[in-house]
Parts: sequence; C-alpha cells; structure tokens
Amino acid sequence: MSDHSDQTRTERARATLRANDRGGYCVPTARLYPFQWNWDSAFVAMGWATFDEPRAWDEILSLLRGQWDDGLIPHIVFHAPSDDYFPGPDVWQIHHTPPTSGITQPPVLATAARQLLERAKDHALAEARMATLYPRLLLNHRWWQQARDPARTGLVATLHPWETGMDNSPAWDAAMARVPTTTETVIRRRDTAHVDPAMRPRAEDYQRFIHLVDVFRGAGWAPDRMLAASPFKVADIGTNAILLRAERDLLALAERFGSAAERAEIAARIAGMQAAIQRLWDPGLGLFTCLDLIGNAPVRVGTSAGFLPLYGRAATAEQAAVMAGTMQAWAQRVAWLVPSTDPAHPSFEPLRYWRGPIWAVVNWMIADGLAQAGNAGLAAHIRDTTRRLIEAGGLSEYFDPTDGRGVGGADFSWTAAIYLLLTD
Ligand code: 2M8
Repeated sequence: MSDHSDQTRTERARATLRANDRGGYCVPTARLYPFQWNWDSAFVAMGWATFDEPRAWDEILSLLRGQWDDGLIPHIVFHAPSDDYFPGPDVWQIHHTPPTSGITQPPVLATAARQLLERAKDHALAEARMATLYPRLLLNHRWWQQARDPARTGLVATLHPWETGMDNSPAWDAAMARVPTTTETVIRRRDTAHVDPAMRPRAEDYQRFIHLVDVFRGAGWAPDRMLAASPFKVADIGTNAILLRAERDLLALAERFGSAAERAEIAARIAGMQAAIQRLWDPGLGLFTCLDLIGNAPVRVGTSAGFLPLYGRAATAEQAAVMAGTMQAWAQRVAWLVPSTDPAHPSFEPLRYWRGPIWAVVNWMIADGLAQAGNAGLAAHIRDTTRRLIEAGGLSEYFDPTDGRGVGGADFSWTAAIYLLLTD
C-alpha cells in the first residue's frame, strides 16, 4: 500500500515538472510565474536529474541563455511573452536575447551542476555539459565579486529584496523603509489575481520594489552605478552563505575543468567569505544575521536564512550546536519547522509569504547543512518534516508552520524537485 502510494506521489512530482516544462525550462508554476526563475531552476535541475538527466542539463543551459556578457545570471529569463506577470520585459527594458530582468538571485547553480555531475549515470553527457558550463559558472562568480563586492570585504551586496529570493522578509523592513514609494512605472500587479492577497507582499512593498527597478533602469543597469545609486543595500546572509557553498562546489569542479590559477582565485574568495560570514554570527539570537550596508548595522531579526551558513560550511561546530538549539526553541512555538521568520518575533506572519511560512528549498538546504555539521538527527527530522508537509499539503509554494497547510500557488516546480530529492 505504502509502496504503491509512494510511487504515485513520485509520479505526481515528476508530472508536475513535465506540466511546468515550457521546452527545456520549467516555469515555477503556471500563470503566477510564467517565465524561468534563476534559483528555482537550480533546484529544478536537481529534481529532473533523479529521472531524466538530459532534461536536467537542459534546465541549466536554458537559464544560461539569459546570462549577460559580464557574467550576471538574471533572476528572470523571459523566454516567451506572457501577460500573467508584472513586471515584464517592458518594465526592465533590457536589450538581451532572450529578454531578462537586470538583477540576480541566490547562486545555487554551481552546487546543482556539481550534484548533476557527481550523480550522473550518463558520464559522457555529464563531462561534455560540464566542460561547457564550468567557464560560465566561473564568469558568474567573478561577476558577484566585481559587481557586488568591489571593495573585497568578503560579503556581496544585494540591491533588491527580489535578489535575496525572500522578497518581503522582515529582515528587509528597516532597510526598505528608506526606499521611497514613488514610482515612474505604473504598477499593474497580476500576482494578487492568482493567489490570496493576504498571503502576498503588501501594496507598499511593491511600490518600493518597483522604485528600485526604476532607479536601476535609470542607472543603465551598470553594476557600479547601481551599487552607488541603490537606496537598498544589504549583505544578505542567505545569498552570502549560498554563494560560499557555490564557490566550494566550483572549486571542486575546477579540479577537473579549471586551471591552477583559477583554483587559487576561487580559494582566495572562499577564504575571504568564510572570515566575513563569521562576523555575522549573533550569539544573542543564536544564528547568523544580515548586515545593512547603508546603516552599517546588523539586522537583528531571526530568519531561516540565518541557518544557511550551515549549508555554506561556514559555521563552527559550536555555532552549529547553538543553531540546533535555536531551531528547537522555534519548534516550541510552531508545529512545523523551519518557519521563515522567528515565530517569537513581532513581525512573524504564518501565512504571508517570506514572513513566516516554511519553504521546502530552504528546509532542504538547512538539512544538508545540519547533516554536514554532524547533526544527523535534526537533519533527518527536517527532511522527514518536509516530505510529510508535501505529502499532506501538496506541491504547494509554501506551508503554514502553525498547521502544516499547503498555501500560496499550487503545483510548484521547486517543491516537486525537493520532493524528488528527498525520496530519491
Ligand atoms: C518569488 O519572487 C518573485 C520575484 O522574483 C515574485 O514574488 O514575483 C520568490 O518566492 C522567489 O524566491 C522565487 O524565486 C520566485 C519564483 O518562484 O517567486
């Protein structure tokens, strides 16, 4: 009975990827997100790889069709037109084929590529694809340093909440309060026509999101001008931990596909990031925090991103043990782990997007980090929790940590991918 239903569930997850396939790339879900998104696709590629390796490589290659000459991998690639999403290519006004956005997202791609290579059954295909991919990934990691950490602090800056992937996290509230709500662009939101507005960012959030896009478009999308002009500038702990992990994976790939000089270059970036992330440890909160680069102050809000240095292999054994305790404390207030915001924080909202709900991709990264840190028990618990949430709540965009309900959009590609990875 359970074997049969496990097979059915696996088949449903695969069918969701197939249904969201638009020809070599997946949309996150039909209608709400009708294009290819950067970090979604990295997870989706790993999901495809559990049953269709050629298609998994295609997912990555499709995303890289959006890569700019300077190395930027945009957060959205607009492969085909759609009126279902705002802001579309007309707002970004970027001259690239295919059209893209002009900001990025957490760089999971090198990690995904390494996993595809190491788990490959078709070795010839994997070697051929990696030989093409490696220089593109290297170019992208160089872009992160040149465009977002030109002063070589060891921390990259994110200039828009969309870049963090955690759009309306309470971690951005203070920094976003500096961003004016005026826009040149007329705001025509489509998201609230697809899902309950109570679960989405507020109107004021969107005014600030679009104000930032207007500023960057005015700066001609030049990295130095964007960095100088942006009224929002944070060192996001999630992005930095994910980039550090990606650099480690790129270094492993460079053993096979790169030169000694490239390995030295990557190793130097790793050392710089490792040291800088250590400075973001917050013993009072029992996790890592973000740094507001304009106010030059730590952002003292506990979020699930604060556990991601485990995934980046940046936490000490002692910090890993403290973070496990922090998660256990959060578990006293909610039924399910890991809520995206500390449930004791006044900004915690269990249903509003990145202000409380559980996201399967974040749980997957946290569990990976806990396992690596030697906490097999909590890692297994979070993996098991995530699997059960999906089995009960469907392939939903995210989950209510108070009752486990699946909420947001349905039939989500990255949730399907994580289910496939958890049950592979
Ligand atoms: C959400 O972000 C987009 C903007 O990029 C949006 O709300 O319109 C976030 O959950 C982000 O992390 C995710 O990549 C994207 C697509 O699933 O949706």
